[in-house]
Amino acid sequence: MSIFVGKPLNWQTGLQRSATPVMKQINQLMSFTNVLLFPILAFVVIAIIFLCCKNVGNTVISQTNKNLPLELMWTIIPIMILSCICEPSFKALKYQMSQKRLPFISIKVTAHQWYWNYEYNLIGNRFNYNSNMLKQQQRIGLKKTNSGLYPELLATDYELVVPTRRVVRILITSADVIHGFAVPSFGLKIDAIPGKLTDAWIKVITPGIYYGQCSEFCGRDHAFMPIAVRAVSQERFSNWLKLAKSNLDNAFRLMRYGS
Ligand SMILES: [Cu+2]
Repeated sequence: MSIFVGKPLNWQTGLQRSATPVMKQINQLMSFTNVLLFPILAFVVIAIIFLCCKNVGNTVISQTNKNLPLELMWTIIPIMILSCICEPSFKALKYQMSQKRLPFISIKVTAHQWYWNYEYNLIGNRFNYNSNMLKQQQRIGLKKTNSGLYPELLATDYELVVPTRRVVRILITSADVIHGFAVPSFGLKIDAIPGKLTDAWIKVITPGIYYGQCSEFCGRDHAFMPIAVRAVSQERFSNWLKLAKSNLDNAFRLMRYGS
């Protein structure tokens, strides 16, 4: 059974594949901006080369200091270009910040030095657990020997589990210093600030495992507090939720892909 894994790839230059509508918009915005940027880059490079060639051996510096049409042109054209970028950019930002639909579930994420705690708060189903980076010696015990699915430094012992195709509200805070909860495939990057609860939302379309990392320097083990999110169908999520409250190990064992 092949599962989608949202992780960085070797020699990757673009963004990670989008798994949520928010990331889809960010990807579109990036493509659109690139379409505008490449002609500008080409124009600037050609202009530099052209002017350099034209002025080879010319020791007289140009004394022209006023050219109204030119000044108007280089003011108005950039304004127009920036306006073109502004519109989709603000649209994406507004979409990212608004939670129009009622969330299916709220999950509280608390950052600690140097691990994450996930709290599920449903009526009769309130429980929380810690998510630490997967250690090499845990791989066999947790059946996470496949390093393609569970990459070193990104995989965790217990993932954050979310249902697919449902709006999940994520409340983010910190118990000690400032951390950053970032999952590139979700287009999600929210600071975890002590004493402050910040909310975000995700709606994962494709089931899979998605990796992220703490994105605010938070101390010695900042590089070793990865974020792993497992997105499963609603049915599997409900089964997991029922079990997880009483027996977390069992819940993860039963839900594991390919088993
Ligand atoms: Cu951190």
